[in-house]
Amino acid sequence: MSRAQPRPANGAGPNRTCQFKMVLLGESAVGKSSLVLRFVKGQFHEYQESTIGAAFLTQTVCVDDTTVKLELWDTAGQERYHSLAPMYYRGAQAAIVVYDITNPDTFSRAKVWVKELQRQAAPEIVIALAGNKADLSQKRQIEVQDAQTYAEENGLIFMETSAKTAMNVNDIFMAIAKKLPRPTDRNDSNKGIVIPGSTNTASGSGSCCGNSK
Ligand SMILES: Nc1nc2c(ncn2[C@@H]2O[C@H](COP(=O)(O)OP(=O)(O)OP(=O)(O)O)[C@@H](O)[C@H]2O)c(=O)[nH]1
Ligand SMILES: [Mg+2]
Repeated sequence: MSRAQPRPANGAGPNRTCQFKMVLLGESAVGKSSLVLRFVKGQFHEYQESTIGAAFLTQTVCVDDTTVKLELWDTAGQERYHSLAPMYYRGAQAAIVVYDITNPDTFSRAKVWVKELQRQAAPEIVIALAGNKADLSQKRQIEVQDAQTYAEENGLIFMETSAKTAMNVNDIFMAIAKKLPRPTDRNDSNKGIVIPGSTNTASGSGSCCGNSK
């Protein structure tokens, strides 16, 4: 049974909060900002501006009785910003590496990002691969099976997503949230930051209990 069930935002809600740093990486124009915007605000912009440096947003989701606050670092994909990336993935507990299913170069670039994360990020980092723009399947250049096989070989969560239609957007973030280590009463992990005494938050579109903060 899934550990991340939607739960109403009432008094019986989660009583513990932990906070994780998540970074989005990938070639420019694959849809990193669009995925974050869809997840956090439920919006999509046809003319999304290219990110400069990085953008920071948060979203809160419920996993069992824990409120998981995700700190999302949406990096800029343009090559000239590449050298900034370690600043954002350093100390991150999770990463989404995004490619565009209509553009093979972006899939190759995604593999390079995965390798860099595996070598240089925290060893326990949870990595997901998102094949974005799944709504453009008539222009598909990367077969689902190829990406799936690559993801399995590398221990990655994999989903095709569409920021435009919202397909699998909440799902990929939730799949990561479920895989993140959550401290229990008996085993307080220091992997995420636990904020004691916190209560549940209001209901939101991107999650069972979350609004951006
Ligand atoms: N059809 C379609 N278009 C998308 C999707 N996601 C993003 N786009 C479009 O792709 C373009 C680039 O999206 P961004 O979200 O800015 O891409 P990015 O990866 O953040 O780009 P950088 O900030 O330059 O790294 C925009 O015009 C979006 O509207 C999607 O799922 N489907
Ligand atoms: Mg962007």
